[in-house]
Amino acid sequence: MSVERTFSIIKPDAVAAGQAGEILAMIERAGFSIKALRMTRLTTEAAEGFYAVHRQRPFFQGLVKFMCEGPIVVMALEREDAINKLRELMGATNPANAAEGTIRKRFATNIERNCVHGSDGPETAETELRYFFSTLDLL
Ligand code: FUP
Repeated sequence: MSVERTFSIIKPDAVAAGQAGEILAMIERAGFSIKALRMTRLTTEAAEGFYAVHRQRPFFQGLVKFMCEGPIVVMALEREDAINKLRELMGATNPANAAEGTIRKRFATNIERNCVHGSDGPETAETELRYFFSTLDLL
């Protein structure tokens, strides 16, 4: 498995709770290098665009509202097998099912307020990186 990159978000719940630093430390300790990083805040339109694949799902409006609640931290991360390794480190979407030692087990409140996002495949990773970062950011 070669070096690949993935996209991650520290969501508004974790930023507001002052957990961004510890989540970043967990990500770095897991062997990721941070290639780009920015704090930003989503508009409703930007959150709807980012989660467009979930538009028909019952939780869509709640998810969009939550993601606009406050600042987020967006990141480009790199390591070998980055997409799978980040998803392992994040833990299950629902923290009730997340394994010990994962970010969601430690910090998530519930399936919606689950503190981190990580891309779920190579194509999604590239699309999501491009949603937030420019070519120059990602060199
Ligand atoms: P994940 O890839 O683990 O972030 O999970 P999904 O892509 O399945 O879902 C994206 C986001 O939708 C989750 F992070 C939280 C939200 N969600 C809900 O709020 N309720 C649900 O039942 C499922 C997902």
